[in-house]
Amino acid sequence: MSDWQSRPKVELHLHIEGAAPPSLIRALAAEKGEDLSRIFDEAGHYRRGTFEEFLRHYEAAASVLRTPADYRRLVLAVLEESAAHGAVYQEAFLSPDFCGGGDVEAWRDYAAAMAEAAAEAERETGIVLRGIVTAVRHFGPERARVAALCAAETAGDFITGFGMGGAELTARPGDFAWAFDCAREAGLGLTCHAGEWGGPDMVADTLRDLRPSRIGHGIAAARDPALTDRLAEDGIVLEVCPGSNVYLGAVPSWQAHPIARLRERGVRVTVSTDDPPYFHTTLTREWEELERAFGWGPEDLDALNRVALDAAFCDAPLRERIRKRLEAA
Ligand code: MCF
Ligand code: ZN
Repeated sequence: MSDWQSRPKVELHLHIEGAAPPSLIRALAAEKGEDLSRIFDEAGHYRRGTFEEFLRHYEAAASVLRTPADYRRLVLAVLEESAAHGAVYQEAFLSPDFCGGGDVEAWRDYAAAMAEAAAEAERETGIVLRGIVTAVRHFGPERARVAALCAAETAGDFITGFGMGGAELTARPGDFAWAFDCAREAGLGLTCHAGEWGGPDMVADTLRDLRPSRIGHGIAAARDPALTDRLAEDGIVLEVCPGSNVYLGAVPSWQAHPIARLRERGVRVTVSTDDPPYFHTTLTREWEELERAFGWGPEDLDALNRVALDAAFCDAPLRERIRKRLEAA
């Protein structure tokens, strides 16, 4: 087995509250007098459940993250953990719905606190974070519109993208066209979760109606050869999160995961952890499992890092700086 932990990695798909160490959420719950024992198991991990239960646990844990100062603690804790697993550049999904309840002025304070924490972490370990403002699909198109306005208002050095996650089957992509158009006009990079629980049609409709350069998950595309070929031809990047898919049951096992088949067909794939403590994973573990399932080695990590860096929502000088860091390793 290779020494995966120390190798530098680029990660594009991570939900900030979903990356919260359970110890931080427990500490915040204690400070605020909340009983969150229902979301933890006997070992102190987030309790295992279905996708719907995961979403409920996520929202319960996020309910004790209340102030910009709480989010500062969160970002510092998350980046310390990511850097320990070799991440040198990372993008995180940030939601104005959780940070200030969709109020643009409140969101500014949260975004500023997270940008500051990211800069502090960068000074300490060198890890670079960029933020993707994210709409939550099951909160509906109206709140997605507000999230997009928040994104447009704070677009800049730290907020560089706009995306959407949440319960995929609750609405069609076209319902969110206004939000994605607004974010596009603000110059933000675009990504959208699709084809995790939905079929190939969900990926195709997302590309048609929202026109993102990246798709979160996108694994259902492997069931449609014509769509797979189209993704490859158009250079659409999939933010694949294999450990998340196996843990939540979107695919039955690591061996059955379509990431290897998609890559063989020429699709640009990347590897991310999604919500690592929820899914008992880390970037190190993802690569250990990829080596076990498909025999992938360090040259595969290097290749996928290059795909991820090309697709990253960052400016050219930063891309060059990270490229040099990857090459020096
Ligand atoms: O990728 C996983 C599973 N599929 C869909 N959505 C999510 C995932 N992890 C978090 N999310 C959603 C969830 O609805 O993203 C939101 C959560 O409320 C937060 S975005 C900062
Ligand atoms: Zn996700």
